[in-house]
Amino acid sequence: MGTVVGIVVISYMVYNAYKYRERDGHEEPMADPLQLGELPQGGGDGKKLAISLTISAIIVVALIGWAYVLLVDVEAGPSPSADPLEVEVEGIQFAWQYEYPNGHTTNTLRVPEDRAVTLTVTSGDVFHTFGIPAFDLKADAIPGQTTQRWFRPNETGTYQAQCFELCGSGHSVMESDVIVMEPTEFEQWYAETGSGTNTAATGNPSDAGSTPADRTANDSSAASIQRVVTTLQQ
Ligand SMILES: [Cu+2]
Repeated sequence: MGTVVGIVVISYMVYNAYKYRERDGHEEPMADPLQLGELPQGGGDGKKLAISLTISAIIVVALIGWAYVLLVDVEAGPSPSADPLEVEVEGIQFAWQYEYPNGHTTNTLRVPEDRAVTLTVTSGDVFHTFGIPAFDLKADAIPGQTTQRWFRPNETGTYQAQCFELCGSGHSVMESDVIVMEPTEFEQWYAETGSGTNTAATGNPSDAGSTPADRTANDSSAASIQRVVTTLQQ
């Protein structure tokens, strides 16, 4: 969009610069300035001005309308009939922890495709900001407060969640995977997490996660945090 606008504006500018370039025998425009009370001659009755104002107004109003419609949808939240998946998100230096309605705690957010997900975001220590750029989602994570956000992933895959507020030495590694799964695959995974294998959630990210994949993710994020901390200490 920006590129198209840039090309149009710059082309028009270059065209006019060429069209009105200084040529031999040209007249100095201000050689005979208007006197007080004298009306300027010529021009197209302000036609160009009217056209450009109208086009600008249409573009601006269209953008406002578009943003408004999007915001109404976002603010309204998912309809209760959509049966949103509710996940609690807690930021701690320096990891994200997700808790599902069945009590399962993990450091990798797994969600089903094509179903609304409601996130209740908070922090266990300092200010953080939770965000998933792929879903245009960002929420303050503040100790003692909760922030609600929702999104509806429409394509399976692995995305990134990360912290968007400088929160300490491990801020840059405060990220986690967001895995959007096929609904049936998700249901299967979720049913397994409910079997009570993960009652040992302590709030320590390295203890959380009940599947081997989660543990691997935890190990790798814990290892990368350790690397950063070690680097900073040197
Ligand atoms: Cu942070």
